[in-house]
Amino acid sequence: MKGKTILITGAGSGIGAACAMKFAAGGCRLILNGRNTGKLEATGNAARERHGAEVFLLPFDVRDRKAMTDALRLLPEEWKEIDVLVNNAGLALGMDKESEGSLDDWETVIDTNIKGTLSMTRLIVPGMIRRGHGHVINIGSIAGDAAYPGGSVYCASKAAVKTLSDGLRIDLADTPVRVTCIKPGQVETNFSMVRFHGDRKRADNVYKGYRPLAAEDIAETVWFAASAPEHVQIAEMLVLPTCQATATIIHKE
Ligand code: NDP
Ligand code: 8X3
Repeated sequence: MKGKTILITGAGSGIGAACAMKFAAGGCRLILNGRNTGKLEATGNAARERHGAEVFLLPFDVRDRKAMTDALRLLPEEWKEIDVLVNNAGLALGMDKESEGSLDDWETVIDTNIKGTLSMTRLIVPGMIRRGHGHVINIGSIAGDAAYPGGSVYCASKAAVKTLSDGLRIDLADTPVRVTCIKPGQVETNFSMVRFHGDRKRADNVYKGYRPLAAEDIAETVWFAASAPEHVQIAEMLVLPTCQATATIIHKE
C-alpha cells in the first residue's frame, strides 16, 4: 500500500479520521474531504506529524455536485490517480417515526448518504477503470440490513449504500477494480451527537453499559480490505461489538 493515494470523505472525525491515520501509518498519501476545514487540518496535521504522510485537503460538501466536480477536476496532476476511494461521509438525523419526522433532515440524510456516495463513485471510478486499478470502499451500516424503530430513513439510506455497492461490483466484474461495503454496528464517534442535534446526554446514553467499537476498529477492517492481495475482493463485512447481535439487540450491564 506504500505510496498509494487514498481519498476519504468525512475525514475530519470518527471513522474517516481513523482511516486516515491507519492509511498514513501504512505509508499512503491522503486526500481528505469533509465540510469543516479546521477538522480536516487537524486530521491532516496528525497524519503528517505522526507518520510523515503527504496530505492534500479537499473540502467540499458531498451534497454539492458542482463543488465536488470542480474540486476533483482541479486536483493537481500528482494527486489525480486515486487508488482507493473510501465513501465514509454520512449521518443520521433524529429518531422519529416516518409519519412524524423532519422532511428537511431526511433530505440531508438521503443527499449525503446515498447521492453523495453515488456522485463520488461516478466521478472517480472511470479513472480507476482506465488505469486498470482501484478500490471503492463504502461505509454502510448494520442499519442497512433491517429497519429499526425511528431509523426508517437512515436505515433505507444504508440499505441503498449496500445495494449501490453490490451493483457497482457487478458492473466492475470485468475490470480489476474492487468494491467493498463495510457495515459497522455501534461505534462511539460524533455520530449520535449529530443524530440527536447536539444533545450530549442522549448521545452518551447510546454507548452506556457496554463496550462499543472504536473508530480505529473499523479503520482496521477498511485497511484489511484495501491491503488484501489484488485478486482478493472483500465484498462485505458486518462488524459488531461482541455484545451486539442485531441493530436493536445489545447486551448492556
Ligand atoms: P462522525 O459524525 O464522527 O463522522 C462523519 C463525518 O462525515 C464527519 O467528519 C462529517 O464532517 C462528515 N460529513 C457529514 N456530512 C458531510 C457532507 N455533506 N459532506 C462531507 N462530509 C460530511 O460519525 P462516524 O465516523 O460514526 O460516521 C462515519 C460513517 O460511518 C457514516 O457514514 C455513518 O453513517 C457510518 N456508520 C457509523 C456508525 C456508528 O455507530 N458511529 C455505525 C455504522 C455506520 P463535517 O461535518 O465536517 O463535514
Ligand atoms: C449506525 C449504527 O445502529 O445506530 O449506523 O444505526 S445504528
